[in-house]
Amino acid sequence: MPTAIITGITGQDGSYLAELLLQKGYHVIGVARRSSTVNYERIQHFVDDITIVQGDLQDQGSLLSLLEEYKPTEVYNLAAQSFVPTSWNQPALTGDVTALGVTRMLEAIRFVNPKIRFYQASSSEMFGKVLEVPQNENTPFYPRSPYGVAKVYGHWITVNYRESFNMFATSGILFNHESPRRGMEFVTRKISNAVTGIKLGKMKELRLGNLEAQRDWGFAGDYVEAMWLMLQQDHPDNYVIGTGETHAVREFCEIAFSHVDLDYKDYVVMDEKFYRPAEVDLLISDPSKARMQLKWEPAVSFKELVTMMVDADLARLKKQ
Ligand code: NAP
Ligand code: F7E
Repeated sequence: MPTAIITGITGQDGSYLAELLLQKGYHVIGVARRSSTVNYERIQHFVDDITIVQGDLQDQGSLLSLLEEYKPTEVYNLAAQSFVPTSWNQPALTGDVTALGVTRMLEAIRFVNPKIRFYQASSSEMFGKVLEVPQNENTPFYPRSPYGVAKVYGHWITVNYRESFNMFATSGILFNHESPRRGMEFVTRKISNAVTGIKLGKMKELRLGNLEAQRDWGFAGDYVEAMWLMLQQDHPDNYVIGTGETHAVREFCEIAFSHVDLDYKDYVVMDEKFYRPAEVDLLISDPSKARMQLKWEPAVSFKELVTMMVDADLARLKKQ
């Protein structure tokens, strides 16, 4: 039975990846940081099938000891301070976790067993103010937030450990991926939650920032498959993962509201509070390399994603 360690197990992607690896027969070790209350909401339904260990990307010793104890063949580094607006309020923490945390994990692997295969959760936010349309593995980076800057560091330190120490260190440059398990503050979930709240008479309006921002949105369940495929290749590499389509926040609203027979124009209020100091206006992937080499294709379309999220929130709110 292969053993895989997942940092960020309590997050959206950690929960989907753990499910995938369990199906494939892995022993899954999930790394969770200590908190005063347990936040296993996303993993509650399979928590007894995995091993949860305490660890923190800010603490080198905890990473070393968990690799020594569990002897994984694969490490998926999904942990991060991942919310872009927070990265302006807590830039140093974002750098410490999202950037330096990657080095701490790579150092732990180098000391304990440099043959461990490593996946780094890189991001399309690295392209920021895009220098090319669409973006592929060779598009230069121009990050627009402390989060994006931290991810650029994480990406390059992964490449550097691959080249310096011949480690199997892979960087997956993933475009936005969403699901009913997405955190509530991200725009897609904020919309799906508000649509259902309004439909059920529990909310009156939805306050949003920039409706014109365009993103290449896919389904998180499809994207974790790509992570696993990257670590099954003969050689470590960088891969762009996305759908190759882009849609504005406004379009997400239109589809989400109309799915419950409402018109978004009657409920969405623009609020400058949600504008960012520097915006990423347009992201669209060119995932041809992943299609060719990994044989990876997203299964869920944009419209299916939006309606899946609204339906899931409707079911959840109705139960409440
Ligand atoms: P998420 O839901 O925000 O999950 C982040 C995870 O990191 C949580 O489990 C969180 O734990 C954990 N974490 C935060 N700080 C930590 C620390 N110091 N030590 C250990 N764990 C820590 O993010 P996601 O959407 O699943 O994304 C997974 C990864 O992919 C992240 O690295 C993100 O930056 C990257 N990424 C995401 C997307 C996307 O569209 N979702 C696209 C590209 C890249 P708590 O539950 O305790 O907070
Ligand atoms: O914003 C606009 C906002 O916060 C998307 C993270 O997973 O994907 C995510 O980062 C867009 C932006 O995601 C609101 O200005 C408008 O243009 O859902 P988001 P993100 O910033 O793209 C990347 C790939 C990651 O790596 C990150 O970890 O939507 N927007 N109004 C809004 N955004 C939010 N959050 N809230 C609003 O009210």
